[in-house]
Amino acid sequence: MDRFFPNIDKIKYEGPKSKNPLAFKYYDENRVINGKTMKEHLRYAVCYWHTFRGLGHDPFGPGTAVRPWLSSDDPMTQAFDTMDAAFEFFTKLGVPFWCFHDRDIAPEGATVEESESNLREVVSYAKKKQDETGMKLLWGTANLFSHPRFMNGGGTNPDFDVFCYAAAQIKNALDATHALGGENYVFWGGREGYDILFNTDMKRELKHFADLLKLAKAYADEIGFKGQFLIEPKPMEPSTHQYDFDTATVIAFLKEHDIDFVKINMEPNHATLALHTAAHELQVAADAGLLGSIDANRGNFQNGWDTDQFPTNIYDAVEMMLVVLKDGGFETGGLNFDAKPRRASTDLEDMFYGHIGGMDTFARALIIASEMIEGGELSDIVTKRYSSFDDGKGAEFEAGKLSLTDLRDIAASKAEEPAQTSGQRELIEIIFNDYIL
Ligand code: XLS
Ligand code: NI
Ligand code: NI
Repeated sequence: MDRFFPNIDKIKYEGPKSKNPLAFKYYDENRVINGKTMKEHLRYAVCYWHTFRGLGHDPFGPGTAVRPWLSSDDPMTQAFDTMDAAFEFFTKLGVPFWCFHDRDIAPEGATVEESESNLREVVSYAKKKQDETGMKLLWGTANLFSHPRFMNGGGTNPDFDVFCYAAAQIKNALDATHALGGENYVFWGGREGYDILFNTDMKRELKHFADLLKLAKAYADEIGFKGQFLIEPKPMEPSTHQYDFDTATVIAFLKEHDIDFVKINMEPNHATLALHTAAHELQVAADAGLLGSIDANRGNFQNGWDTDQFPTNIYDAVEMMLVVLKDGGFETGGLNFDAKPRRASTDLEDMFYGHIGGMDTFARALIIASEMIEGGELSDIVTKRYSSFDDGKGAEFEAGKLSLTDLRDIAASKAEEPAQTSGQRELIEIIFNDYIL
């Protein structure tokens, strides 16, 4: 398979001393860390939309990249060529998984039936490619935000007919994901949100969305799809206010509507737009038993949108891997590079550099985070910090044995102020750097 990337060979692991930008310095897929290979821990995926369909357009101008797989004028020929390019890229890069939206892989037709038949045709081609290469699908999803009909949302659209179009796409995307053995199915908010509150019945829209999720789950059960459902929070863009603002908001929504079959797909750039760190969002999900998967990328401090840059910040990646490892690692989830080369990065090699850089960053973070857990300094700090709840009255309180008056009496019985306990942030930062350097 040398049709689209003839100048690139399979990317190999060459170790930290290598100066070859088309080699891995840290990602050694068979290296075992705590009983699992790096490949099993990290479960890397390439996303179809940015990588093969994104050409670098921004609000100020069209795309810049010229991709040979998009040279045909016929949309179905483009779809098959893109699939060939994608599988050549996946196998040369050496990732085990990929992810797609329905409209990334197959063009929308003039009718619902035509769109369905386009999708079915491309999915059966993708299935053949998966069988030939051993590639697996991390997740599929439906694009309910690009077509003009979805300008007021998909599953939260105020118009019932548009809502039905959204449902049709979800049904077909579930069929496609199932046919390709997808391990998850993602709902990212798209245009599920509002522009102005005073034309919006938020309660009714959210009820519609909850009901749609339940119908999707019933359909998944009907066809025997066992993949994990995930919601990907994001606070803004494209809607002024997105309903799935952040992880805590999504969890509240799931609880309010008695939905127990959905976990979280966390994206760092969305976390930072919500003024959280990625690690915070992961921890909120983990504490609720809902840490599902990660869309690995990063934002940019200087602006306030989803720049979807490749993750290269080792510090952030270590923080994330600490939370993931302490949560027991990914089950059905993985690290999907929801990231794109910059508009001026127009070479085919740039697609490889971006992914190799991201894969090495998380591979290195995996090594560092597992050493940090092994070293135990951080967990010692936490254990000590809460030790006053481990026995005596503190333990009685945690066991639900004390009243508010009991707590008052304990405070009143103290002759002195409680001793100060340092939060030790600076020490913690030294520990991080000791392991990272
Ligand atoms: C957009 C989202 C999107 C989802 C998939 O900001 O990250 O790409 O991951 O619909
Ligand atoms: Ni994403
Ligand atoms: Ni995003």
